[in-house]
Amino acid sequence: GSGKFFVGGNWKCNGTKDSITKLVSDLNSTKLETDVDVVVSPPFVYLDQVTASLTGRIEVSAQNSWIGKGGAFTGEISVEQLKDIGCKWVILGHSERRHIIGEDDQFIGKKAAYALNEGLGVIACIGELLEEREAGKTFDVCFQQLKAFADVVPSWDNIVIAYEPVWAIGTGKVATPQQAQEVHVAVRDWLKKNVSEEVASKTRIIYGGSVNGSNCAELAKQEDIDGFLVGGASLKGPEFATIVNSVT
Ligand code: G2H
Repeated sequence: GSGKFFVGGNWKCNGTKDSITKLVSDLNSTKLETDVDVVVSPPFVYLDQVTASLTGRIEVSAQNSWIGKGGAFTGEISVEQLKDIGCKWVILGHSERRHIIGEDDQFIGKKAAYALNEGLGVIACIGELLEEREAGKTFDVCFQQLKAFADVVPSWDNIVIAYEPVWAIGTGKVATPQQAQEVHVAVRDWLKKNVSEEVASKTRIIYGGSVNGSNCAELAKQEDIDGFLVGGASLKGPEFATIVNSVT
């Protein structure tokens, strides 16, 4: 693998003040292996509560950010505001934003470039739909999404790539360790050919899509799986800790 194991908890549009208070307190009292970068991503409205109550061991990520400086953009949240409340990361290009909200590669690229230029880390998500996999287009789709990031980002120092096959997201249908490993190798190879050998060997490529406490260990053993982006299972403190501690 590359670099330090990285595990992100993407809480998506879930939680209440009460359930998040409980989750943070579970996370604060759980034992996490030291050799893992751990990040959680609450909904915007709870970011301040979480950054204020979580121990410094875990960093906080937003689930979206605006493409530029704040101003007259009703309903948006700027990178500057995220930094102001202590947020260190943002998830961009998630399939739910690509396919449900309709964000395209260019829009996602703008967000990534702006966030990185302002000093936020970016969890850059890519992944194919089921019909694209079945049509043999998995690599093409992932490479096109990767290229959209590569074309605009100022540097790769602060990027973690999350490979999330859309058919595996929230479906309980996890990719096999071999399926995930195969794409991770292809992504690393693409970086080597199109960015640099150094970026290819340093950039963490994490897997997301129905990761849980029971399937994480086998996935974590794969050479090119450098961590996970976890949705559903990150809403339970002890199970999330099991996934963090699956580092090999
Ligand atoms: C994929 C993942 C987290 P889940 O979206 O980003 O969610 O683990 O619920 O499939």
